[in-house]
Amino acid sequence: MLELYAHPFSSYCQKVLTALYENGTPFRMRLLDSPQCEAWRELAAMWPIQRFPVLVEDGRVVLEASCIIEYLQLYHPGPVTLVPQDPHEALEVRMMDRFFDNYVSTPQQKIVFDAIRAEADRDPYGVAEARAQLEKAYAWLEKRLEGRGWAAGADFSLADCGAGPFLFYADWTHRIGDAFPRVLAYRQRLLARPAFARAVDEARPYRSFFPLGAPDRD
Ligand SMILES: N[C@@H](CCC(=O)N[C@@H](CS)C(=O)NCC(=O)O)C(=O)O
Repeated sequence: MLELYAHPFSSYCQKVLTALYENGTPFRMRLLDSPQCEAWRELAAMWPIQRFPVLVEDGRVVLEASCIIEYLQLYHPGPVTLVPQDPHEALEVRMMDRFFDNYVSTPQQKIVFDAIRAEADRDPYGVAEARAQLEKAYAWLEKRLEGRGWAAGADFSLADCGAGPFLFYADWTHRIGDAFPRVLAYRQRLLARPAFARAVDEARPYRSFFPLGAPDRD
């Protein structure tokens, strides 16, 4: 049985949950609800960095959301192919996946993590840079999405598994403006995708955790 060490409110966990739900892959959730819980102690023993999600199967520890989804594709394939067999198509999927991780999620997390620091430890310069980077990322994505239903083209993929939660929280953190209609429409398409919608619904009870205050939408 696959075991996923995760929390439903975490964007990177939602990325993997979306992949699992897309293919109806059975797994056991090891809920990381506090650093004192048993699942967290197990996580810390396996992975001292203590970032999640982490997938475990038969003692094999798989780190990093993208690699977990690649692992699922290799060892537990289902009807939805999240990483194309064709290496040329797979390259576009992986490139878009890196874009969402590095240029949407990373600045978004920077802004949120800054908000939970003590006032004296905050980094307004870094936060302004992160907001500027999100604006640039939205503008680039707006062009990239021309003629595309999903991140890498016509088919839902690994890149969309990350785009869902990252654009979801990015918009809460630094609103996607009306100048980016394709990005806004893509975010809505992601929210309507049943696998991601399920992850969003499962995270609803935790919305009060959002440090910047969860908006009353989505
Ligand atoms: N590079 C990691 C990032 C995972 C990540 O940042 N997870 C966050 C939750 S969304 C986390 O573990 N936060 C706990 C912490 O920073 O201590 C991946 O792709 O899986």
